[in-house]
Amino acid sequence: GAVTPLVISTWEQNVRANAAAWEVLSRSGTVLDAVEAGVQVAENDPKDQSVGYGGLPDRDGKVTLDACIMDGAGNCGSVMFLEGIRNPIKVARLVMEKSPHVQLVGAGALQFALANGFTQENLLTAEAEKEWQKWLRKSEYDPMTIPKLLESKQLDRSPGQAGNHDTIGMIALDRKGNIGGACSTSGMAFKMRGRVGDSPIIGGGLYVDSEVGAATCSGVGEEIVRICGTHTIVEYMRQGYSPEDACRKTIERLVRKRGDKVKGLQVGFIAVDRQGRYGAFALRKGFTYAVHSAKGSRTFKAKSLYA
Ligand code: SD4
Repeated sequence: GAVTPLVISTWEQNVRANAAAWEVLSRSGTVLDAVEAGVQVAENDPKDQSVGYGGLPDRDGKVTLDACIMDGAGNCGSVMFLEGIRNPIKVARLVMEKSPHVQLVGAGALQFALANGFTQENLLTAEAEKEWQKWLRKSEYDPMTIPKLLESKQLDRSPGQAGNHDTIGMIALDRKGNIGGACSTSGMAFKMRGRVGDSPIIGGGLYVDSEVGAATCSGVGEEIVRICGTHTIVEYMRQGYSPEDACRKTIERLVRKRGDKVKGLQVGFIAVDRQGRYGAFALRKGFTYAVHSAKGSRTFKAKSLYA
């Protein structure tokens, strides 16, 4: 049947990122060119404190970045625990295209980036450093306490939560039915040094299969990884569930497994099938997403299991 081309991203503030990706698609760029361009908008934005330049640091004050990219044929690349490179998504694309591997981490990922002409820079902005200094006073890392800290105004923004700016996961579908995705993050704010979440994990933060569709997400990576979140969504769509139902079934599976341990946390999924139908579902209220198509740009609030 007919395919409706579109670009979809986690979080409503990514409308600009979607527009950049859509522009590439409308100039007949590939879906990977589109998502790579789109995700860079978030990576370059210092106000987005969950992605790239301006991202919140780990507990030692270091910004460490994770990203991955994948197409419907199973081509993929990722970088994890990469420091000092503003656009990890470009490095992930290069890992996919110019290395014999799929994943590079830390010093090795940096070495690969530098060998390919990237330049190292300080990614810690004054604003992000200030947030870190504030966090250091208590030095408490527990995603379960985040909702409470937010309610009591001890935190302005929720790391990995439905805050103002969050991890970008993006999927693009072109009119020929090609599908691709990208995901980029600075990870959970104030994480331990070396911590990697779901975002650069194929089948965790992103999964794409041209036979079915694609899914990507934002939220507490530890919970997403343990159920191979986006891969699970794609498998539910393969069984015939709609994108929204596939996202909901995957949230329900997480809750069956984890019960109260995930009650205060946020996980938000978005998915697209190969015809261009899309949907989303989240653990908690507050997860939003943005869609760009020939009809223009729209934002949505995802349904959720908990209020
Ligand atoms: C992570 N999934 O590193 C990311 C965090 C996130 O918005 O989504 N932040 O676990």
